[in-house]
Amino acid sequence: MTDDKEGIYKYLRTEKKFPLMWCPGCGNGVVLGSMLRAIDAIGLDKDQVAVVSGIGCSGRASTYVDFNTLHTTHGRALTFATGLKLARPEMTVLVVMGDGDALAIGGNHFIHSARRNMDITAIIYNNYIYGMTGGQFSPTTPLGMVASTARAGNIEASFDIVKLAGAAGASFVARGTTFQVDQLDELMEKAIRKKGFSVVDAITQCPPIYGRYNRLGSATDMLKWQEEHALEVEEAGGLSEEELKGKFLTGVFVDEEKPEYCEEYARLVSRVQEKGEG
Ligand SMILES: Cc1ncc(C[n+]2csc(CCOP(=O)(O)OP(=O)(O)O)c2C)c(N)n1
Ligand code: SF4
Repeated sequence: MTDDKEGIYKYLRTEKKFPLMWCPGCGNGVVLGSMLRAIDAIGLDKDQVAVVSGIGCSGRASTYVDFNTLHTTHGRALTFATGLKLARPEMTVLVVMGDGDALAIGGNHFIHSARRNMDITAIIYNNYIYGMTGGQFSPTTPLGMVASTARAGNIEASFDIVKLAGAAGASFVARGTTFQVDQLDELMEKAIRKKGFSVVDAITQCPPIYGRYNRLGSATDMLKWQEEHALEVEEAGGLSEEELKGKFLTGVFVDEEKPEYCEEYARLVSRVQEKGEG
């Protein structure tokens, strides 16, 4: 056990699983740090938390953290998490996925998880590309951007994770960036505290793949891009279409109270048992 470590370091498997495989300048460590600071702020016990991830650079997150962890198959993290949460509803279940993992191969699971509204937090490390496999375009790659499978520019319209998750029924939907770390910490905490399916779209930089294909410069340049293009949703209200052009919004977009699946399931079981049906 490593409980003598300070701050969020107590949640990391530094002796066993480090150094990280993430590239220098990758934003994944920032997103992971936000998740850990949120867990620390809430005061969750390590044994109370499960982190489930899929496959991709982002999927490595579950390897580095000292909770109950499951590194599952590509696109199926939410399915494993669903079973886990139903069997152990008292646990805090966090799911880490890349944009490809969550929305391409895992897209069906994503929308149905949002619809079902189980108390799970889905954290999408959104670097706009398939990082681990060398830069194929993903469902969030913006129009016109270059990928290994779109050398002349992507012509597919991209998903807006916030709109998709909200329309599918998620109880809580937020977007943050690796540049605005304090905001990302706050969003992560709110998402984890929320009873119901919560989603954090975490915009993060991938300098050697997405950055290189699109000539976006260094990690610092990519963070500056985030600074220049992100706008907090509260500030967007009075702005014209022209002023909003090229910007993306951050903050909380959905925060609603809805029946949570595990509670509904428990109610159903006792109702059936009381009637002696089943
Ligand atoms: C069933 C299956 N199909 C394809 C792959 C190959 N594969 C591994 S990671 C990945 C995509 C990773 O992109 P993303 O989910 O966006 O995560 P990132 O690496 O950018 O964090 C793919 C296609 C796989 N491992 N399993
Ligand atoms: S390829 Fe991109 S997403 Fe993967 S570790 Fe490197 S910087 Fe991060």
